Amino acid sequence: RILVIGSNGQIGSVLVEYLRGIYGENGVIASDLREPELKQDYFEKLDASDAFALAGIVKKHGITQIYHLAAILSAKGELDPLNTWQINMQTYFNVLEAAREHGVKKIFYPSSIAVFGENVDVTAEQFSYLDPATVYGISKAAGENWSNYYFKRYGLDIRSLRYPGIISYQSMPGGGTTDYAVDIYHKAVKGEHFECFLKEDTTLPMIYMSDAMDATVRLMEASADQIKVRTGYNLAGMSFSPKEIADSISKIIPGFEISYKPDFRQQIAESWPQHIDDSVARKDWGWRPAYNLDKMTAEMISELQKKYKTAKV
Ligand code: VAH
Repeated sequence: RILVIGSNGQIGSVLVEYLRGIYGENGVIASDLREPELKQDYFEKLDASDAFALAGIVKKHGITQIYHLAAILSAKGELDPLNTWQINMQTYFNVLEAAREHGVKKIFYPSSIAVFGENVDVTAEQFSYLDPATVYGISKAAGENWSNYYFKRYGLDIRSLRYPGIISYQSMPGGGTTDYAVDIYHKAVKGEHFECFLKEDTTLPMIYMSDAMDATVRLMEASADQIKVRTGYNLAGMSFSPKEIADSISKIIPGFEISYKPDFRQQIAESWPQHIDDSVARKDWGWRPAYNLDKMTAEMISELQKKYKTAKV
């Protein structure tokens, strides 16, 4: 049985449905700090910083895989650095120890392109130097090293992806620096002006949610001998700037308007690489993205139009 920790989050909420589509409704236990709005079966209220509660859920449901999707992200994380470190690390230590003590077979640990910092060129390679500029990035780089340690010392099969910014229509992000790339579609479909908190030419690595889901399950289902990287695999979908995504939207919604008002998140974005080299993931376990910017835009707009029940523009 699979436990998803952080199931109310942008990734967690989509991941639970994706995994249930593969492993069955009762094959996946969702968990988060608060009950979801829509009551769902197979949900456990869990504060993952409580080691005893987490271990209890692992034992109660006979959990054999844990996907740990709870963390404070880059922008929100900068508001209270030591709390961010404490939450992001303690929850992961509790996952590692519960897994080690109760026979969990596999763990998925979401890392991020935020592990890279100023000492990386425009393109981050798989083994580029990690000098993260945010507490979130520091915690993700530390989490990658702890994953590698528990793999080598205890044989725990932990697998990890350095997610770029993730774009989804099913869920809203929270506290991230790439969140603008989700909000922009909502504003465009509602016919509203969009004010972007990054400069128009700030290129960042991004990925469409369905590609991120495909990569995650492909990684977790690969045979162990294919997994050569036990810190975190670079993963790339596409890279674009706010201007490029706005232009992609305007091809479908001609009246769309954007303005730019950079805030503190501009510095975070500038500490990240603009492109990611994911050739090692492609070689080791056959990764291939399916979406480019225009294909993602077409799907995001049509799905959000259904959501907002506006006429197709
Ligand atoms: C964030 N969406 O903005 C996350 C992610 C690469 C970006 O880590 O913090």
